[in-house]
Amino acid sequence: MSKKISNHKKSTIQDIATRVIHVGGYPDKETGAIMPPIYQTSTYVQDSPGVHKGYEYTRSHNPTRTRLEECLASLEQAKHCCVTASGLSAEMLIMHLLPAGSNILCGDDVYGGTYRLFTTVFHKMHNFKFIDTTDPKKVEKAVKEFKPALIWLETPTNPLLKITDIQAVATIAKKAKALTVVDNTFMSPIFQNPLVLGADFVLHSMTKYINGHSDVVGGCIMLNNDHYRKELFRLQNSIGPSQSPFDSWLVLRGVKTLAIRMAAHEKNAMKVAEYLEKHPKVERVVYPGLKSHPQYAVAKKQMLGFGGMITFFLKGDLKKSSKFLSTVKLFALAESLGGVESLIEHPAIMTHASVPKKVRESIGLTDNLIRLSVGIENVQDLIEDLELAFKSV
Ligand code: P1T
Repeated sequence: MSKKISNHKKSTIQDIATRVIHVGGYPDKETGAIMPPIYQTSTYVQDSPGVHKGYEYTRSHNPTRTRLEECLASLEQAKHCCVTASGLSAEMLIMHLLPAGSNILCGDDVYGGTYRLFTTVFHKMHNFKFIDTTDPKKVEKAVKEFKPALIWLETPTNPLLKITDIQAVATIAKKAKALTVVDNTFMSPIFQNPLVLGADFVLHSMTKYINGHSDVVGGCIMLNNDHYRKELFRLQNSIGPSQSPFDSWLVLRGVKTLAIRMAAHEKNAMKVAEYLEKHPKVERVVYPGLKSHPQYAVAKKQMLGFGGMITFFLKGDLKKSSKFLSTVKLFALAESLGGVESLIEHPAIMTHASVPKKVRESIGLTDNLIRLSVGIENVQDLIEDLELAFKSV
């Protein structure tokens, strides 16, 4: 393991719009290059066995990745960050932090891949219980009965955009000596900082808003605990899901515009949500910024913005939904989210196909549910694109 891992300094720069650019983004000390070098190397020369400059092998650490970790830790107001090869591998590392046989209480609406990871891979190691975490009383009851070692929250959830009161759940967890993880992918560190609200770990799929350009797969975990930080890096080194230097460099570049991108996503999403809410062919719209959202008050309390994700239920069946999804032109029909370009998808068939139909139906993930990742294009163009699709059904 590296002796000197990072030159982490608690950032003195207050505004996050400045931190996205300057923390980890300082000029190269040797050459003055304003952009960080891509340390495209697998290994590092040692002066004598065990005597090195803090880096031994890129699976364990890499200077380009270290810069990204510095930046992301600062964005989540965290002491540490561990960057991984994907969002799911970040989740895997957290699962390995727990002793075998641990109980994990998880929100009942999570990304389909997370559900698959827990129910088809880690079910052999841990015990999972899925509940609606939007009601803290339900969480309190489940914690008493199930005695979880860890509570896993996604808020807002993918794809139903349900919102959990992080502070309330983290308080319940602390009393029961359970850890709290928040998957903060949908909000990005710009709109929500779960560690500040009492969570122990924050996780992101960097593939989404943090990188923002749909050209990298990556993940990260932010935390304050020194022991768990050491454990995460030991696990990453032992198992191997480390991000490549080039991908870390691309995220370092992408993250520079995160603050302005999130503002633009939100501005567009609000207009699209208002348009959808008035549309006669829409049964229901879910967007945290609409007063009709069931947890609007919690959203206002704990989020600094409402994000760029919208879920809506089309009046009609699977056939109509398929027609709608095949008719849009500007919205690309694709999995993923959080890029500058607008995406549209059908969770039941695409991102959440690994959730059994019975489970999907029990939580309201129906065949007429359509998910939008609203990009930063001209919003009128986006609305016209949706209008054409509505005309076709
Ligand atoms: O794709 P990956 O970087 O491994 O991240 C997984 C992941 C974790 N958490 C959330 C909330 C996610 O949305 C994802 C990935 N989601 C999609 C690919 C999607 O289209 O919803």
